[in-house]
Amino acid sequence: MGVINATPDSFSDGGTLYRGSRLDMERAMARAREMAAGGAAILDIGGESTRPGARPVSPDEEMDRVLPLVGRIAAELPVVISVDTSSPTLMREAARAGAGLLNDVRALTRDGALAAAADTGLPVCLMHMQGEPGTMQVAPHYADVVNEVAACLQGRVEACERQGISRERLLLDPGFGFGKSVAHNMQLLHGLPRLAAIGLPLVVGLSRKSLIGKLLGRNVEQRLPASLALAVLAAERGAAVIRTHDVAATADAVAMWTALEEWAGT
Ligand code: 7PJ
Repeated sequence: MGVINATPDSFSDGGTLYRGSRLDMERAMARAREMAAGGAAILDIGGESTRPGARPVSPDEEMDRVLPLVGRIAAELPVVISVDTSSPTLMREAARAGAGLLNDVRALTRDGALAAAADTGLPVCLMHMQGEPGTMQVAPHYADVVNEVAACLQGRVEACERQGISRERLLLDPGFGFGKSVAHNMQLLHGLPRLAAIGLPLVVGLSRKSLIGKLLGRNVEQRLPASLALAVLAAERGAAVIRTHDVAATADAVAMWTALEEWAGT
């Protein structure tokens, strides 16, 4: 899953697709083509920065950022388009524009989100977050992070099922960096098999995240090697989808693990 930030202020590639205050559609499409050619099966388009302290975006502004790009990619590229949003209106509009997956860092907890997602008929990625983006990194706290994240996600699966969204439509994501200390992130990566045992496909996003900065002292531009290692470690522990800013490199890294697995099985 390749990440395309249709935001002027994301931490990982903040505004690189922007020209002044507007999304540069040609630059965004060039990124999308490059990711598709690099092996992305899914492109995840987001119009809300969840970086701590980011300015909240109105639903209309988020739609203006995301929908034109969804339409262009749907018309041109053979990929599944994922829309990274918590907004019920955008979920409905994105489905009309050609999206094939809803990715919600708030796991459909906003008013109206469960109903909107259910109506689209699309698959949904439910991500775990403790708190809200503005303050989630202030003092994240868990007694047992792996079990608490598992229980929380299972609660959201049940909420989806009550709304008529069947399990077959769901993917789960522990939400690395979303209300988690470095120790919590490490415990979650180590405990990923426990989350995989829930039986739904796991999405994992560790690409360029701040735990790499905290553990290795790397700034955002220097985090590719560590991101590749984390992608392989996540695949090995049961991740089904790797969310990344660097598709071709990540595809190669994970392909080496896959090749070893296949070789070991022959
Ligand atoms: C994630 C996400 C993640 C899912 C972001 C960033 C921060 N969606 N949206 N999982 N992270 N499912 O791009 O690093 O980890 S925004």
